[in-house]
Amino acid sequence: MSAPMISLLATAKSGGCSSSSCGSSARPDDMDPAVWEKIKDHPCYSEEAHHYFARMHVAVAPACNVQCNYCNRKYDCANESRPGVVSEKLTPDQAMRKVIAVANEVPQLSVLGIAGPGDACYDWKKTKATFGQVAKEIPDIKLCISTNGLALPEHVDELADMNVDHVTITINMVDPEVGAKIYPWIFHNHRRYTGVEAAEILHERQMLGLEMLTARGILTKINSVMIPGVNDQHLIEVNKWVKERGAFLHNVMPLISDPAHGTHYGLTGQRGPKAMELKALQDRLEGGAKLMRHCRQCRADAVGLLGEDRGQEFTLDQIPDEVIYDASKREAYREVVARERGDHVAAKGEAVETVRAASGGSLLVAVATKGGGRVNEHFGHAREFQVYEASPKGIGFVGHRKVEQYCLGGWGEDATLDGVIAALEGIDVVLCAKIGECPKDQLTAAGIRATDAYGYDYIETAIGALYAGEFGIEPLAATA
Ligand code: CLF
Ligand code: SF4
Repeated sequence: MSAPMISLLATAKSGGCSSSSCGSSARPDDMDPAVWEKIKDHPCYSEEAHHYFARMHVAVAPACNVQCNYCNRKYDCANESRPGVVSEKLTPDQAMRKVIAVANEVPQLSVLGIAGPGDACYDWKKTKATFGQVAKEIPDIKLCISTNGLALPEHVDELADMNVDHVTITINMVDPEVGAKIYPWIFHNHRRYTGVEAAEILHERQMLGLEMLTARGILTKINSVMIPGVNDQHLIEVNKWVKERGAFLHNVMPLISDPAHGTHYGLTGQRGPKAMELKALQDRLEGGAKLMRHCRQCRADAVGLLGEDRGQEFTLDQIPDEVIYDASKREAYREVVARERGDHVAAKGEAVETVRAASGGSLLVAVATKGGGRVNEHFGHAREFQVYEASPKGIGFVGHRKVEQYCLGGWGEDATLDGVIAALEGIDVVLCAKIGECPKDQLTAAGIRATDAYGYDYIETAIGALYAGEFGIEPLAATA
């Protein structure tokens, strides 16, 4: 086993997995085994899988047939990425080299996605050529695309033929009057449409594409950009429509708006939602189409676990002209994960029972983690915190908060810490593997408790024990 695998997974205080749970399935009881097979290694379609598996995007599809008010063509597709230029656009041959180079070095890699920087279905030839080449070389990699949906119906049969099991459609409206405030124009059937007419066509094509995918058993995820004052309340209606048409997941993402990005919304002062506004809308949507809450709005050339981006390690100038695929690291990693995962699920079940048995209130917990489902990152090294809510309903992942790394080269910057504290607004407790007295005191002064007492425990185990202590009950089981 390689060193990175050891550091990622074998970090429990007590080590090893419990004999009762080793090898047990992580599949939820109410999930169809065929669906589970499709999502169990997909970091976006399974919240649990995102602790273990990584995706990579190849930027082979720069052309787009829609103009969104939140997008500037110079930047990544906001459907699937945070604004920031794509480092390099790739041909299908270059993409192939890059995928092999990443697969040889990143054992967590399980999914190849095409998410722009334009539209994967409009720029179809390159999307198809890339998937065709990669599937021949690495047959077990999952293929995934993201699209605005306008050109989707033309390619659904080919997607099915290529065994593409995961398609994301960005759907921001089902009412063309709302759509006209989001899309100034579309390009369809060799001509340009504007206003409500454009939004009507886009809406019809999106619904048709979704229905066609559902009919073929392809899993769909709907991404919606939450734009306060434009479609925030309307997304409740969107959620109903996509649920009725068989969407597997609904991912409501906050608008990212900044004048520096040069987008229409950025330049006209349209604001994005605050973290608590996004959570409030997501909470209202519970009970409808199942929600994804762990999206990181990644770049169209992102590489790695969802919370990290290793793209800069794999630019073309660092990849040899000829690379040969070596499956050994990915195979070894999968064996380790299969063992660890059953243990994690069992520990999570015990923690959830502990919390449900209590009659306490709700606790928002921010966790510093670098993967493997454990509290295993130092406070000062975290670039994001994963946020969980514990309540008598159980323990659920509710989102993440991005922060600037507080500690660089052994020193913490006060100004950075202020930003971290602001990003943690509304959080009750921070869990991390290590924290110094100084940041801990400043967090306490801001009303946020922080502890490293549960360092290297499974996240849910730590939260269960914390919750039990908070509300004065005994944990049902010992921590992992
Ligand atoms: Fe990429 Fe999208 Fe496939 Fe995932 S991303 S094409 S489904 S492999 Fe994932 Fe990134 Fe969110 Fe997208 S975190 S932006 S949901
Ligand atoms: Fe930009 Fe994507 Fe919208 Fe096209 S579909 S304009 S690339 S956000």
